[in-house]
Amino acid sequence: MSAARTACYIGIGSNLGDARANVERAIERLKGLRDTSMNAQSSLFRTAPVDAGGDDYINAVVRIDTALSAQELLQALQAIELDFGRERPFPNAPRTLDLDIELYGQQVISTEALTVPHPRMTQRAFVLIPLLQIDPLVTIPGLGPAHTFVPNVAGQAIHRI
Ligand code: PH2
Ligand code: MG
Ligand code: MG
Repeated sequence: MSAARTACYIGIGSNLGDARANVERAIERLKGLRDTSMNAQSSLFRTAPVDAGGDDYINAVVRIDTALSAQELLQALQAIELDFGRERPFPNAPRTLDLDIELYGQQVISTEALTVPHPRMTQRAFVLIPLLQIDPLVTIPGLGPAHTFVPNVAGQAIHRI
């Protein structure tokens, strides 16, 4: 018997090293997660740093169906970040790879380690635009349809590549 799977959206970002290659390789790693399948991936986008310095980012969002718990998924994502040489010298420092759980089904999760929906996802074009590209009708638990937040992020530079 296989456990029920939950549809999750993962935000992917890089602005250190070969950012585009990092994001492409990260998507391949996510496809290999145990008990998980990937069923949608956005385009790659070049985005201006938001509340951060450094080079432009490459961002994307993928949708997975996973039997992993949210905590197991978080640990798996952090292990991939470490494999990519992720360091955390200061908050929002340039990074080789950032993997964030944006949505975990329609669950609201608030623990020391994890807050889902991602608390800033409605304020960030680099999450909303790729998310809506793959799922225009997706809803954010507690907040409603994601597309209603697009006007909030209209000033943020984002270009599909
Ligand atoms: N991630 C951040 C902070 N700022 N800006 C862009 N454009 N893309 C990101 O992925 C990003 C950011 C913190 O995780
Ligand atoms: Mg992040
Ligand atoms: Mg992160």
